Amino acid sequence: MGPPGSGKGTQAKRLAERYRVMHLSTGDMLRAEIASRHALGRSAQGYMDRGDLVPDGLILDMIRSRLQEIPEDGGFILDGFPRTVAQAEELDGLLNGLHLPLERAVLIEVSDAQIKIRLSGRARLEGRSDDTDEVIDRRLDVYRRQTEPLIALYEKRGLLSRVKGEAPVESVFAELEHLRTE
Ligand code: B4P
Repeated sequence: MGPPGSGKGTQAKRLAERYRVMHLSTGDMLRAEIASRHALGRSAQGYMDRGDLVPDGLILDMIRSRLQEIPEDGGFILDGFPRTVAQAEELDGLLNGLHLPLERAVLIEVSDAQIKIRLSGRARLEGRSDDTDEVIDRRLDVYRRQTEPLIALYEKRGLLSRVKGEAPVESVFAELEHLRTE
């Protein structure tokens, strides 16, 4: 978890390579659905362009089948999911059904000022339609209202770890690797 642009995708990709586990990013899945012009992508695009979360029903339809692909003895990293309390509740049910435990929830902490600098940089590099100034403000607001409640939820379960996301990519990765051995 973490605000938009906190480095969830950047770090999840590296962790998945390092530990050879499945990387399941709902943001990447949505962008692939949009690129291939599938119905789900067409429904999701407007929400993403405005900086809103894609409705829970669409996200859950998409992730349900992907979770089934996790090998029985394999690990997995969820990136950008769950983002709402409803998604977290559904995830619990899905993982219980698959006998897969959730070992840890990681929160990558980054200030709003740093987020704005990073996302305008990404807009220049990748041309993502959801990285304009106005949409970034909306995404931060949506994060506060809809995703931040998950922090308390995972903290209460004793699963939450926090990492300082403003350090260079390598240092954040080192901190995450250190969590593995704790
Ligand atoms: P995501 O694709 O999840 O993307 P994100 O939150 O914007 O970024 P992330 O945190 O992964 O940042 P990144 O590593 O790229 O979501 C996009 C949209 O999809 C959402 O707004 C929503 O509409 C929809 N969506 C996705 N999942 C959903 C769900 N479960 N429910 C509903 N809707 C959903 O890093 C950002 C930039 O910072 C990069 O340019 C990177 O190079 C740089 N960077 C990263 N770490 C850095 C560091 N340590 N130092 C300096 N720069 C760094």
